[in-house]
Amino acid sequence: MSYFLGLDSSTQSLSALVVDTKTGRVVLDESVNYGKDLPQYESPQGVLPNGDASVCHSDPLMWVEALDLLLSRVQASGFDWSKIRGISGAGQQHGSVYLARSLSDIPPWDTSKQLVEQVRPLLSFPTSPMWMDSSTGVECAEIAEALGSRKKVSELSGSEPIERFTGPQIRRLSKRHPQTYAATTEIHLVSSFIASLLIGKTAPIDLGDGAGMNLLELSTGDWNQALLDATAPGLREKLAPLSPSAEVVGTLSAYFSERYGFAKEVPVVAFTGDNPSSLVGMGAIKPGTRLVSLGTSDTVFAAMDAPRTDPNGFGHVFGNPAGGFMSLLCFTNGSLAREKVAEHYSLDWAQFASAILEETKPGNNGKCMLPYFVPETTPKLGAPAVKLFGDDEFVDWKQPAATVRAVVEAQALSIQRFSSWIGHEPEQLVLTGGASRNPGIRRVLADVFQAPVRVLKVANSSALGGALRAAQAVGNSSWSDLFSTFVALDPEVNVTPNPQSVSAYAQLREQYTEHLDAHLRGTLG
Ligand code: XUL
Repeated sequence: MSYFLGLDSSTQSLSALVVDTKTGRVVLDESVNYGKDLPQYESPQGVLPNGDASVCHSDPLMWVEALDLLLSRVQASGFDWSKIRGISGAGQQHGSVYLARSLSDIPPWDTSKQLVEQVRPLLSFPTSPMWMDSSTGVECAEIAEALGSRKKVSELSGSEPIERFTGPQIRRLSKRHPQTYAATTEIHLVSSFIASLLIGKTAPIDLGDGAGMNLLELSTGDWNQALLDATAPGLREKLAPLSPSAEVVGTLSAYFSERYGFAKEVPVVAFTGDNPSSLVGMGAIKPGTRLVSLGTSDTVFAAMDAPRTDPNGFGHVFGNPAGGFMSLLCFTNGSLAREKVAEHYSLDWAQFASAILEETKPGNNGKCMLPYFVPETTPKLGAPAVKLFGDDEFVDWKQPAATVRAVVEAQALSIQRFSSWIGHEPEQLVLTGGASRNPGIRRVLADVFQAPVRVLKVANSSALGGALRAAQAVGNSSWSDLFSTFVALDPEVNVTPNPQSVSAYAQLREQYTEHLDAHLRGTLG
């Protein structure tokens, strides 16, 4: 009883990570990249192109096909899936999948056909609105009005009505496509959809990810009728049911044992959102550490003992899969913005780091940037805003190194400014996600926060969280044993803040705040 699998269906890839609780080793860490491995879905970044920048949908069949591809690829590499004793995982948050038939009413998956062929006829709507979508401003306002105020929605659900959250997305779909909505029998989150594929029937939505819908009442752990009514007619009947995060929601369908050699009836534990899963994968289920995940979007989160809400209205409260609550802020322009700057100058990540570490100085001589290449969640911006401030050459994009520093410094200052409501000044920042490997980015965060920056040995914290949740729920391992074995800080990375950069950042913070506030006032008219 020692191998546990965590899956992470994220924006750009599907990952599988296996821990061996007997030897304390991570024995598999593999992924399929949608853009590279499934180019036929024409979603290089995991999102379907759309003329309207506020509309972001993905093809759910791409996620389905990725599952078969990943499992078969790993099997072909010689890995023995029959050793897996429990499975859990995570999905990008807020995205929704619309099905014409309940997955509990369908026959078992047919082993002779690819899953994608079997799921295609079950979809009632071909695409899935996903977390980068910001097209539901009108619906958010309508939901707030029905409940009395944005604040009331936040008091009930832990977040003000948020464009990317599932409730406003369902409302938009039900208004624009009433027939499709009427023909929809079951609505899933990405997390419950992937878990459903594995068990071959309806898997519930867990409380961790369910809290990202503007539909769940935090104090009762159940759907709130007023929020459901404000969202769309007959919604309760269409939503996959709710379950606590540690619940075994079913066993692995025979499809996977027959095709890939899994043991029969491996227990599957409820899937959750990628951020709640990362909280577990970073060993931070108790309040104290400030976690920064540097992915397509950057997120900042921490466990909370009680649901406290963000006075600015940008932050959220989700369920902590280990019990209680967690805070989260999402900065949409994370790697998205860093990649845009790197691409503009054709820089690789080593050059990106050296632009910060060797070619420029903290504070960037006052050069700074608003780095919002797509509409932003924190602070709320309905339209992209990319502006450079400094000398003419810089403003003309002629200084690559300074622009690299500007994007990273703006992001760090923004994270600092908008996460202060979480409470306690962080004693250290623990980073995860692809960009956490970049020494230039670590240095800026350490200096802006004047706190040491650490990284984890296993960077893929969301998939690791899935594997650990499976081991805890079905393998009888304790959280403390799992964390001491698998969630070690990397001893090689301890970036201590440089006190000499304090005054440079005090100055830049002032400038950045001024430019951002002027822009926010302008967009508010
Ligand atoms: C969180 C959010 C993103 C996605 C990314 O609210 O929208 O972090 O979960 O996968």
